[in-house]
Amino acid sequence: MTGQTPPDVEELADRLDEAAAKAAPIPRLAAAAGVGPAAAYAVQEALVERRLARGERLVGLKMGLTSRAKMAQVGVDEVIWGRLTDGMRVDDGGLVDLGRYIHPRVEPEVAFLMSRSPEPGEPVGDLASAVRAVAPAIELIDSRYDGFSFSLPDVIADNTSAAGFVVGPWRPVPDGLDNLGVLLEVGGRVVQTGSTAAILGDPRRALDAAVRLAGRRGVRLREGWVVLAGAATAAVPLRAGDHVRAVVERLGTASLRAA
Ligand code: OOG
Ligand code: MG
Repeated sequence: MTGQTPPDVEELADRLDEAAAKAAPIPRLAAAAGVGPAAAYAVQEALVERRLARGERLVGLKMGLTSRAKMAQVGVDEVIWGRLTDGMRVDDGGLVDLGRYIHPRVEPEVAFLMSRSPEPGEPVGDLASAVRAVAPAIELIDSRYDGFSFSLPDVIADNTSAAGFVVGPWRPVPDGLDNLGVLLEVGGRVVQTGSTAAILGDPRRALDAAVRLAGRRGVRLREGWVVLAGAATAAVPLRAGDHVRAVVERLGTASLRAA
C-alpha cells in the first residue's frame, strides 16, 4: 500500500458499511471529504476489511465500467475494480432476498476462474494460461448512495456497488471470447442484448486490467479467485418475483430469482 491514509478513511468506511447493513442509502461522501480515486481505494479496502473481520473471505475481484453501456448508464467513464467476498456469492438458480438491498440491479457478466497468480506486468497474451475456466455470470449491484448516483471516487469507495454475484457452470476457455452474444432475460423476456466485444473489445482485456489496476494497490490475483469482467450491457432493476437469466453464447446460462 502506498500513500498516506487520510484520517477519515475508517469513518467513511463505517458509513458505507452501515448503509449496506441497514439497506438505507446515504448521500455521496467523496467530494465533501476531499477523497480522490487513490484515497477511495483505501476506503474500499477498509470497507471490505469490515466484512473480513465478520468472517467473510476474499474470493476474487470484479471489474467495473469496462463497457460503454455501463459508463453511459452511470456517467463515470473510467475502468474501476472492487473486491468479491464469499458472503456475496449466490448459488446459480438461487433466491435473493430483496429486503437486504437498497435499489438492486442486475447485469450480465463473464467470470474467469484463476488457475494461478499472474506475475505483475505479465503480457495479456500469457494471461490465458492463468485462467482455468470461464462462466456466464450475473452481478447484483446496489449502490449505497441516494438515487444510485455517484462520482468516480464515490463508487470506488463503495466497493464499486458490489452486492452479490452468481456464477453459472464453469467450462474451459473457448478459442474466441471476443464476440459472443450476451442476453439478459427477466421473466423469460429479453431486456438487454449485447456482445462480449463490448467489454474492452475482449473480456480478456478486463483480466489484464484487473492484474494491472489491483496490482498498483498491492493486490495480486490468486489461484481459485473469480474475476468478473464487467457488464456487457446496462444493468436493470431487480424486483420481487423476478426470474433473471444471463445467457452468453457458447458459455451457457446463469440465473437467480428475487423474493
Ligand atoms: C458500478 C459498478 C459497475 C460493471 O460491471 O460495469 C460494474 C455501478 O454500475 O454501480 O459492476
Ligand atoms: Mg458489474
